[in-house]
Amino acid sequence: MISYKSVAFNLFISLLLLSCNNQKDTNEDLNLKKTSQYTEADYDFLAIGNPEKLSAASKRALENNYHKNDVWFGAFRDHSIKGDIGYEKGVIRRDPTMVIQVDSLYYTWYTKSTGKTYGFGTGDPEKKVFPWDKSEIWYATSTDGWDWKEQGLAITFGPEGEYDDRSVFTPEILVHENKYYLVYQCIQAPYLNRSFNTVGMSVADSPNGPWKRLDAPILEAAKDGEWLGEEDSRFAVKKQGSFDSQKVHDPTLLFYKNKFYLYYKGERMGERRTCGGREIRWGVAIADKPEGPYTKSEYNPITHSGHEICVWKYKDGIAMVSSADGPERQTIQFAPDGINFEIKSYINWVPSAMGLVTTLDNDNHPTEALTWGLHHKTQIYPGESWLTGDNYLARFSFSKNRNTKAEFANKK
Ligand code: AAL
Repeated sequence: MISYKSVAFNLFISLLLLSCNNQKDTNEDLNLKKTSQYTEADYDFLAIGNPEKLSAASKRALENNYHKNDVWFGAFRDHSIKGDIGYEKGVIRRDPTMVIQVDSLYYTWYTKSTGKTYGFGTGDPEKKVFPWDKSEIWYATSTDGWDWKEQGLAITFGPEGEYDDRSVFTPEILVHENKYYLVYQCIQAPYLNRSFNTVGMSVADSPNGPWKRLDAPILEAAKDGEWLGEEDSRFAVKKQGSFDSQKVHDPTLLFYKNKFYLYYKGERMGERRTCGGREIRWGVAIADKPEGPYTKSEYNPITHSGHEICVWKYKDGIAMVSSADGPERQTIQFAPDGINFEIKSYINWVPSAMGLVTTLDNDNHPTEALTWGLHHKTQIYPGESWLTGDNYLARFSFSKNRNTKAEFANKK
C-alpha cells in the first residue's frame, strides 16, 4: 500500500533533486560565461592546455589578469648618494618627500633631528622617544639627483601649546599653480604612547620659503576607540575604533580629478599583529582647495596593507606601492578612480619611505614613475636596535626586469 506520507516524501526528494540540478546548471552557465571572456591567446600565454579543467591557480591567473599585468612587474635597487644627506653619525635624516625640479635644480624635504633616542617611559618628558621625535623639516638640492647639498631648515616646531609644538616630520610636497605646499605629521607635547597625531600644512611661493604654517591641522585622527585603564599603553583598549583612530601618518597630497587627494596611513588604537606584521591601512581625504577642508572618504580604509605612502598618477587613475605590512605588502596596485585598488604585481623588496621624482613622463609606462627617487635607510649600531640607530637618505631605481643585476652593477 502506498501511503500519503511516502508520496509526499518522494515528491519532496524529487523537487530537491530538481532544484539541485537547476543549481548545477546555473553554476555551469556562470562558469561558461566567466571563461568565455578569455581567448585562445590568454590560455596559450598561461600554458593552460584544457580550459574545461582549470586548477585554482589557473582560475586565479585568469581572473587576476596575470598575463596582462606583466608590465607592472620589476625590482627595486638601492644606490648610495653623494653630498650632505647620506649617512652621518648622530644625525637622523629620513622620510624624504617626492623629488621636484625647479629651475633645473632638484629639491627634496625630509625629517631631520639629532640627539639620543630613549623610547617611552623614562619619566623625563623631555627625552626623545623616537628617531622622528623633536624633529624639524629640512631640505636639500641637487643638480643631478646624486650629489645633494643640504640647504637648511624649512619648517620648525609651532609655538608652545599648539598642535605642532613637539615635532614636525615625515613631509610631502605638492606644487600647484606656482605655490608650494608641504604637508607633514605633527605631535603636540607631551609625546606619549597614547598621543594622537595630526597632519599640518605650510605654504610658500618659492621652494626656498618663507613657509607660512596654517593655524590648525588639516587632518586629525578619528579618536573613536576607547582606551582600557590608565596605563600609557596603546595596545590596551576596550574598543579599537576606525582604522585611523589614533594616527594619521605619511600624508601625501596629489592634485587629481580637479580635487586634492590627501592619501595617508592610519594606525589604530589597540593595534593588532596580523599577517606576520602590523595592522596598517591607508585612507584618503579629499578637498576642493589645497588647504582643505578635507573630508575622509566613505570608502576608507582603501587598503589593508602598506606602510609609508607611495602613490602617483598613472593615466586616469592612481598607482601605488604597498610596502612593509599586511597581507598585500610588497605589491604594486592600481585604482582607476584613486580609491579602488587592485594588485597588479608582486615585488621582492620595497625601499622605505620612497619619494618619487616628479619630472618623469608617468604615462609612458605603468612603472615609469618609479624610475628613480629617494628613500631612507637605517644604520643599526652593534647591540642596539633600530630605535637608537641613525637614518639616512639613499637613492633607489626600478628595473623592469628582475634579472638585470649585472646591468646595475656597472652603474653607480
Ligand atoms: C615612518 C612613517 C611615519 C611614522 C614614522 C615616521 O616610516 O610611517 O613617519 O610616524 O615611521
